[in-house]
Amino acid sequence: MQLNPWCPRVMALAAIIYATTTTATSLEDACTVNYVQSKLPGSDLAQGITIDPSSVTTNTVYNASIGTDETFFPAATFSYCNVTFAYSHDGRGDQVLVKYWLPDPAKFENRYLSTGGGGYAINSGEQSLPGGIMYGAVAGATDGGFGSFTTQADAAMLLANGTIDYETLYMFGYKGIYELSKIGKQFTRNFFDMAETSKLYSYYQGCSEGGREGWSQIQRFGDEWDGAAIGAPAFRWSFQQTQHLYSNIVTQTLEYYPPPCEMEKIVNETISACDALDGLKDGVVSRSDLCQLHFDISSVIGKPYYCAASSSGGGYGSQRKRQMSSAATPVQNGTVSKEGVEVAKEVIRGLRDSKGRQVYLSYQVAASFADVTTQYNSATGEWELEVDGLGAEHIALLVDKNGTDLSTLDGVTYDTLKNWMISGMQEYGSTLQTNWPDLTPFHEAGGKVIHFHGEADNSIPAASSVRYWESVRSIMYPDLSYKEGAAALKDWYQLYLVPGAAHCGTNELMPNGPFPQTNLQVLINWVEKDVKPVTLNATVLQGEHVGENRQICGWPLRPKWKAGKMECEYDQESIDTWHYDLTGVPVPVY
Ligand SMILES: *[C@@H]1O[C@H](CO)[C@@H](O)[C@H](O)[C@H]1NC(C)=O
Ligand SMILES: *[C@@H]1O[C@H](CO)[C@@H](O)[C@H](O)[C@H]1NC(C)=O
Ligand SMILES: *[C@@H]1O[C@H](CO)[C@@H](O)[C@H](O)[C@H]1NC(C)=O
Ligand SMILES: *[C@@H]1O[C@H](CO)[C@@H](O)[C@H](O)[C@H]1NC(C)=O
Ligand SMILES: *[C@@H]1O[C@H](CO)[C@@H](O)[C@H](O)[C@H]1NC(C)=O
Ligand SMILES: *[C@@H]1O[C@H](CO)[C@@H](O)[C@H](O)[C@H]1NC(C)=O
Ligand SMILES: *[C@@H]1O[C@H](CO)[C@@H](O)[C@H](O)[C@H]1NC(C)=O
Ligand SMILES: [Ca+2]
Repeated sequence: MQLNPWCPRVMALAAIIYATTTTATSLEDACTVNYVQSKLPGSDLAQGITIDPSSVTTNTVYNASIGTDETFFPAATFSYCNVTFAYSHDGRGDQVLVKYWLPDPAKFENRYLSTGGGGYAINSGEQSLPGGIMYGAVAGATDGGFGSFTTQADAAMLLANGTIDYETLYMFGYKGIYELSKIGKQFTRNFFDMAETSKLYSYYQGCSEGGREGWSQIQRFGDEWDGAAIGAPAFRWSFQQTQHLYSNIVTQTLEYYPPPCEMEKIVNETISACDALDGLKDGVVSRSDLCQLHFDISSVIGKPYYCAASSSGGGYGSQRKRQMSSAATPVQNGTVSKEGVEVAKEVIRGLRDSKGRQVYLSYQVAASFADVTTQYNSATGEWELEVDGLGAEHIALLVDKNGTDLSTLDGVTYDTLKNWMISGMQEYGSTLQTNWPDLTPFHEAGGKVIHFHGEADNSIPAASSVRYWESVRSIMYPDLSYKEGAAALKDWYQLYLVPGAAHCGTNELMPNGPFPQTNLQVLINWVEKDVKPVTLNATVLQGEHVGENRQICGWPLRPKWKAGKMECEYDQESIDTWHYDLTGVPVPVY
């Protein structure tokens, strides 16, 4: 039948068809509730998921801009459509909110990006989303079903004291990001009317808990991802979370609670002493391994330290803590003690059980002692134990399951910590641990990972990432030598230790260090243009060299400056310092 475009009945029919099949060519036309509703993925997307069309919200944001000081992406200006909607799990009657930022159709580059959170948050508010939109990607975040975009998993983890909400546990563990991505990719295809045959590149970016969330996907859903840029992942969960209490137990065991200024002085002296070991005196310890091998912290004993009184509490040691101590601190004026140095050495050595067997790894030397938390008691004039917030929360929530933070660590010993680490391996093995070492499905599907970790990370030890990389290497390339396996891995999984960097960010104590701000661009070039990184592109983000470009050596190679020029060298003795033989744990720890 020949349609007569002037016939009103046909016009009405055409209007209906228009509503379901049109391609909007401008951001303004596309960013409407009606258009989005017409592009929502159908019920065939994933078994057990139903999207609620009536929940759709949209708004257009024009010319948003991001400055040059962002950690995870460069400066940019962009416009986007901000879409949110809800879905539920069939049979559960719950509600999960997702948010997608979609670029102007003219700027869309066939890319999708999922983003993650930090701490117990499954998203980072709207902070991570620009990292997708500026590269022509749709960027997504989820609330995990925890109640709202600002509600964290810990608030939803217990139905009552003693009763875990397993849906929350699994959503936080890996399901939330998976569903976000599954829905997001189909929605992206629909929204931009991509042909079935067109490739949609899918990426993940996140750091810390967001890094763990990234690995939770790669380890399980190998063919969902073309590439992931993952920083300082909070994986090997029961070990990592319990590790936050290790420094507390060191002070409790040694019965010495150092003033924060004393630990800060030890770090400053370590940085000065080890700076030049990498061949470049720039205030950055780029070789914490050489520092470990050649510097004895005992040499700091007797050096004077001084920190002014503060009304807001804490030294810098408490900067990343969840519960900032609000107590005022007095002038701290003294000399570094033998006891203070012993605390530092024991923290760096890592947890050993009462039989002296190594149970876990620890922070690199020259990282600040953020977990050595003490508080000033103005009544006694003494420094005393302050329980680390993140460590205490893990025990309260996931070990004790009663939601009440630990206020003391009375009776807790090195063996208690060991038991918490091991029992958690079993209890959270399929949800939070996230250290499954066989990435064959991901590799076979052609996936690429850039994994980075601040070498001076004071919250998640850099050695934790080295251990995982090593687990993947030894599990996937058992018949290759170390160097051959490392070379094979470099083709698709690269690990970079960022000199001097702290936890998912720069380090005020080593301002001249680089930070890999353009990871997503580097990853896109690798995935889409086959430009395999040799070193990782980075930029100095603070201090007198701000804006300068730097390159970071890929593990297991280590930076060494010779006549002012950086080389990436292979140094077995240094590599060995990164490995721990965990004889205190009777099963393999990947
Ligand atoms: C966004 O910026 C462009 C280029 O500067 C300008 O032409 C346009 O009018 C701006 N749009 C809005 C809505 O401000
Ligand atoms: C995106 O939409 C949500 C839901 O309406 C809203 O809370 C949020 O502020 C919006 N963000 C921006 C940048 O417009
Ligand atoms: C668990 O018990 C503590 C202390 O009695 C209470 O503050 C908290 O609200 C309870 N949590 C839940 C989830 O029931
Ligand atoms: C440590 O060094 C930083 C600057 O890098 C300085 O601000 C701080 O006061 C020093 N701390 C101590 C205890 O000397
Ligand atoms: C710190 O204490 C020493 C010894 O008591 C004293 O000589 C020095 O002046 C004090 N320093 C400051 C800055 O108060
Ligand atoms: C929480 O559990 C721990 C360990 O079982 C127990 O010591 C503590 O009293 C419990 N707190 C509450 C409020 O139930
Ligand atoms: C590398 O970083 C520099 C800034 O240090 C930046 O100008 C350049 O675009 C980055 N290269 C890639 C591939 O992102
Ligand atoms: Ca240096």
